[in-house]
Amino acid sequence: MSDWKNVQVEKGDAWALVTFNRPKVLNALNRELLEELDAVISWIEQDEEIRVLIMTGSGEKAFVAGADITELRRIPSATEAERLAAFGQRLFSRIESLPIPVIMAVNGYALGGGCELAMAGDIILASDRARFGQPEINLGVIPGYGGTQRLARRVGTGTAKYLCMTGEMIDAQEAARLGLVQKVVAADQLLDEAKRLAKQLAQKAPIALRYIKKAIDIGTETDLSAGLHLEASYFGLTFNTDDRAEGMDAFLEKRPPRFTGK
Ligand code: CO8
Repeated sequence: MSDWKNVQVEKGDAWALVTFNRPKVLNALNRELLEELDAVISWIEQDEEIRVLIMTGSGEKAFVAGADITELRRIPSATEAERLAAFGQRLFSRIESLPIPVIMAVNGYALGGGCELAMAGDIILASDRARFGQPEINLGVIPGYGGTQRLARRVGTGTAKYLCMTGEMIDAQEAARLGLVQKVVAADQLLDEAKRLAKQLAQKAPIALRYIKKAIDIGTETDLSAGLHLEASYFGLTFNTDDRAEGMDAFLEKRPPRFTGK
């Protein structure tokens, strides 16, 4: 249902599926794809029917094999490289701060910018064929779309330094052991599992989901007492919602809740 060249978008029952679509180059991120993705995010932001976003890669081999190295090679100056890194970082931060859950269904290589893009999601599901890594060091550069920062926050500084300094790839099981991946599934089950999880999340109270996301994302960037203060304040805000009354009434009446997002 999209007019985009490098990104396909499908809308399902309360979820949207974005597929990176440059399979000949393992879905490498060129500027055009990033600009399209930026437009897709704006479109998703204004569609209130979409309660969960799923992202995946086209083809059997890759989620995203990184920034497009052919394009990187042609960047004329340090200033231009910094500008492109900042553009990608802003886009990934927009994805990270969407008010809905974002599931990254990693179907193959998630390297460099691909690993960085996966980490901008809330939950990473991986196929048993997925491979993760930050191989920029092998090109004589460093991660530029948030890899040094988000990887360190997800797996700790020692492991992040090991992966960024060696450029080694890890498989899905190892990524799960490190906490980078939340669940590993058979390759042919990945999209079904992502949609099943999306449906499960779409049935939860959307405002409470949004506050969970904000409390964890903002709270872990601050000290414990400020984070706890934030949690108490968001907890209070959920009490202004219809869904809070519905959730508690449904429990007491021994029936499933029907949340409306109000
Ligand atoms: N960019 C451009 N083309 C790519 C990329 C890429 N990142 N990855 C793969 N391709 C192309 C290959 O060149 C090849 O093209 P062709 O068929 O024309 O030869 C095609 O995709 C298939 O790839 P391979 O033949 O290499 O497939 P293999 O199965 O042999 O290997 C690998 C798969 C291991 C994934 C291998 O392709 C590879 O190592 N790719 C590069 C991985 C990488 O280094 N990624 C990091 C890139 S740098 C980065 O992401 C920085 C992000 C921050 C940027 C900040 C902005 C400035």
